[in-house]
This record gives sequence, C-alpha cells and structure tokens, in this order.
Amino acid sequence: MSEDRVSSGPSTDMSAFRELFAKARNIVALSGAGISAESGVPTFRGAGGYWRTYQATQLATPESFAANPSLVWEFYHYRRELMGSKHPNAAHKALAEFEARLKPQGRKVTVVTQNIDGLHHKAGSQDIIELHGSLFHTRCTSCSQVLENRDSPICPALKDRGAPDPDAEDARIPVSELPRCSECGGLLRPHVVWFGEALDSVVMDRAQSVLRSCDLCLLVGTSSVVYPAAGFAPMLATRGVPVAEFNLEETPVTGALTFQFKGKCGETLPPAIALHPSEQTA
Ligand code: BV8
Ligand code: ZN
Repeated sequence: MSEDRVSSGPSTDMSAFRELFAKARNIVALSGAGISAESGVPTFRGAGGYWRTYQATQLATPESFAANPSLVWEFYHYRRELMGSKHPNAAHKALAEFEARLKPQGRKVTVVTQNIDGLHHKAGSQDIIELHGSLFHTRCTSCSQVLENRDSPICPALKDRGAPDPDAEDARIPVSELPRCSECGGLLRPHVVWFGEALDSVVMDRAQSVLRSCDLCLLVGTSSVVYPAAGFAPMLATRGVPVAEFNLEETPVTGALTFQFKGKCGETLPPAIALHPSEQTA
C-alpha cells in the first residue's frame, strides 16, 4: 500500500535555500508591515494595530472616510508625521543591496509591498510595486488627480493633531479645512487602497506580470490575511515556485511554503540573501 506522503511542511535548511537562490533570476520579495517593525513602525496586528480606540482596519475604509473625514485624516496625518523619524532597517537595506548586486548579473529583484510607509524607497530599492498605495500621495475625491505630497503638516488644521492616545480628543476639523485639491478645490484623500476597495488595475497588472516570471519568492513580515496580496505566495507555491517565509511566527500560509525562517527579518533576511560564492565568478 503506497504510504501517504506526509507533507513535511516547510524546510528550515538555509544552505538548501541559498543553493536555490543562487540559481534564481526573477526574485520577488513580498513584504508586509513586519518588515518595518524593527524600524519602529507599528504593525496592524496586536497592540500596534490600534490608534486611539480604533483598529486600523476600522479606519482604513471608504465608509469611515465618508462618515468622518477629519478622524481618518488625523489617523493618516499621524502615520505620515511618524515616518519623519523612522528609517529603513537591515531587512529593507538587504533587499536594496540584493537588487543592486544582481542587476549586473542580469537577475531581477522586485519588491511587491503591502506597506504604504515608503521605507523600501528610502532604503534604495528601485523596482518596487506598492500594492496598497502610499502615505505620501494624495488623490482628489473630485478630479482624481494623484500627487506626491510630503507637506508636514499636510494642512494647517492638522498641525499637532492625530495624537494616538486612546483618550486623545478627535479634532473635528471642518471638511473645508481638510487637505484640498489645488486644481479643483475638491477634498483630498490618502492615495491608499482601503478595505473593500479594489487595487489599482495598473498596479495589479504589474504585480501579476512579475509573479508570472517569478522563480523564487521571499515572503517577508506579512500575516498573509489580507487579500488579494495574501493569495500571491500560496499561488506561487502551487505552481512549484520556491517560497521562503521570513516571519516571527507561523501564518495561515506557512504549511504550503517551501522554506520557513523564523525570527526577526532584520536578522534572518540579510544573511539569507548575502553574496553567494557562485556570484563571484559571474
Ligand atoms: C478587495 C492600506 C475587492 C491602507 C491595506 C469583508 C468585507 C470587506 C472586504 C473583505 C471582507 N472579507 C475579505 C475582504 C477582502 C479584504 C480582506 O482581505 N480583508 C481581510 C481583513 C479578511 N481585502 C480588501 O478589501 C482588498 N480589496 O478585496 O477588493 C473588490 C474587488 C473589486 C471591486 C471592489 C472591491 C483591499 C485590501 C487592502 C487594504 N489596505 N493597507 C493602510 O495601510 O492604511 S491592508 C493593510 O493591512 C496592509 O497594507 C496589509 O496588507 C494588511 C496588514 O497585513 P500585514 O502587512 O501582513 O501586517 P500585519 O500587522 O497583519 O502582520 C505583520 C506580520 O509581520 C505578522 O505576521 C508578524 O508576525 C510579522 N512580524 C512582525 N514583526 C516582524 C515580523 N516578521 C519578521 N520580522 C519582524 N521583526
Ligand atoms: Zn481636484
């Protein structure tokens, strides 16, 4: 009787991973909030996921913005201002160096991130797809113009507002004093994808295209619960593409993956993607 193959689950063999990575030519790094945790940026899960008495998932919705644009803008203003003192950590930097090192070898590294904090850009990565938009871009709710905006504060009424403490008083800013479009005067919103909103089709097409040619996936610091991003790594694994997860803990997709490297990605990722002896001869 053929023995049922017990799925052995992901390997923790770093040398086996590095042999595969040495041959990979189109590498995709799928990152989530966990890659920015060691930079001091709160993640969505656990304590970090709260701002005042709200979970981020309650505020990151079109319904919340329609009902209370002042509160949602305080939340995003807080996160924008926070980034002024946050910097890329060893994991962001390792990915940026990895991309630069492999380029002359004709090998691609693309960062596909769920994060809106801009730390991959700050670390020097070039090939980045921001699936969920950016804290530092606004979109006009009237004329849809998208602009980069790094103004601090983004409007006078938000100056010194956005305190995260549960007992902080909501600013109740009149909508006329919230960020307004310089073109048409319309109300601006953060150019991010909220829960219940579709991802930008151009961004999605770019992501699908890099995933189609991917021959190695690094899944870094994501809880893999938010779709469609959470479906990317399992889809690759089903296609036989090796996927290595770098996370503090198990996630719903861990069992389907090829490699699992547990720990802080600022410590586990850099040695995993450091120079391989085969590259010297390249
Ligand atoms: C869509 C931008 C359809 C905003 C984000 C019911 C109602 C409504 C919708 C749904 C529903 N059920 C399912 C859905 C779909 C929904 C969804 O998946 N919901 C989940 C909650 C079930 N998805 C959507 O709504 C998406 N759109 O489906 O549209 C559609 C189609 C056509 C037409 C119309 C509609 C849009 C989802 C995008 C939402 N926007 N962000 C903002 O940031 O403010 S999502 C946001 O949360 C992040 O971008 C990220 O994607 C997600 C958080 O996940 P992570 O990044 O993984 O972070 P998290 O904190 O969860 O985990 C951190 C991980 O890191 C942990 O595993 C931890 O262990 C690890 N870690 C921590 N420290 C370290 C570490 N690892 C290593 N080292 C460390 N040091
Ligand atoms: Zn406008």
